[in-house]
Amino acid sequence: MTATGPADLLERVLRGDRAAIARTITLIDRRPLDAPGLDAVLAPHTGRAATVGVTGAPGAGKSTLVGSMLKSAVRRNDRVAVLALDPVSPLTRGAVLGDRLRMEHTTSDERVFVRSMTADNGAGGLSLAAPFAIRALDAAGWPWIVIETVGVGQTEFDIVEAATTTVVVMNPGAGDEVQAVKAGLLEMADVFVLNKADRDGARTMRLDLERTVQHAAPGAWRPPIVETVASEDRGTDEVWAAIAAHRSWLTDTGAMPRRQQRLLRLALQGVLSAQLDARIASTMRSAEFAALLEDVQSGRTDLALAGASLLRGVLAP
Ligand SMILES: Nc1nc2c(ncn2[C@@H]2O[C@H](COP(=O)(O)OP(=O)(O)OP(=O)(O)O)[C@@H](O)[C@H]2O)c(=O)[nH]1
Ligand SMILES: [Mg+2]
Repeated sequence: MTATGPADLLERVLRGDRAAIARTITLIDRRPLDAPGLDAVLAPHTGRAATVGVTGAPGAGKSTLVGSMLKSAVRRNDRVAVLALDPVSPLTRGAVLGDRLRMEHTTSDERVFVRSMTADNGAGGLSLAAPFAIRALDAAGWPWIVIETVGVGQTEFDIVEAATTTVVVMNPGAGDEVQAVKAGLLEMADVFVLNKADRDGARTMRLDLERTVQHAAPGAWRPPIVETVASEDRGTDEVWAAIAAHRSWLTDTGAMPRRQQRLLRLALQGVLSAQLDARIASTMRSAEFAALLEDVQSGRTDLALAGASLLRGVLAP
């Protein structure tokens, strides 16, 4: 790494310099609290990218699908950035490494950019860091940003749901739909991918999904169902076509700005939480906090009263 200041670094990001983008995402990943500062420079250059969140049950074939989608995009000369969100659990760490290896054949291509993020540093974590990394990729001029999740955690859901298009990957199999309903996957889907369509039960599953999307309100987007065999690169061109159709629908109906706002909403919530966390941490070091702690212990006050009293200090300008 060369010794360059943030201003110079961000200048290079705006020119689309890959090393600078990678470095910026690393900074955001390690210190999400600094991300809003970087964002100040990048913000005027954001708002052009379409973001595609890919989610689904563990093992549904999300990584295989994204790898195949990269190949499909490269064939059409499209440029795609992938942000793989890796929750903290060391159990999933191996899967992410495997995913990286599987994608390796395309990662040396100039039209593709693949990064994973962990943000296991506590301060806001992924929910703060990921929206800013997406904005950095947007500012750097990536027209498509795919957000891939590992397993299913709430944070990952929030971010995938904040994408302009959310792709839900399902598989043939009886328990699947029930699982999806439980996880709230059906409501968030803009595109259904029925992956592992080479397996038994694909037809039944398709009929199940068709019944589900039939209930779309008039004038609302009806999620298309795309069958894929991602492991054989089958159906992935059609997945892109469905995503592009959804993007056009968002633009044509004027729904795009509201969609884009979902990511901003998450980012702003993250900034707010981080600020509040910092205030709470500093209040806990105050004399008032120590005094109230004594008062609670001796019974002069109770936790609710002490909390209310401290909150005034936390919120004071
Ligand atoms: N038969 C068949 N197997 C597939 C297909 N797509 C993926 N697989 C296999 O399914 C397994 C899981 O695929 P992954 O891509 O790792 O699934 P994932 O959803 O990323 O899994 P996690 O990241 O652990 O949640 C791998 O062994 C793949 O080779 C498919 O279309 N057909
Ligand atoms: Mg995976």
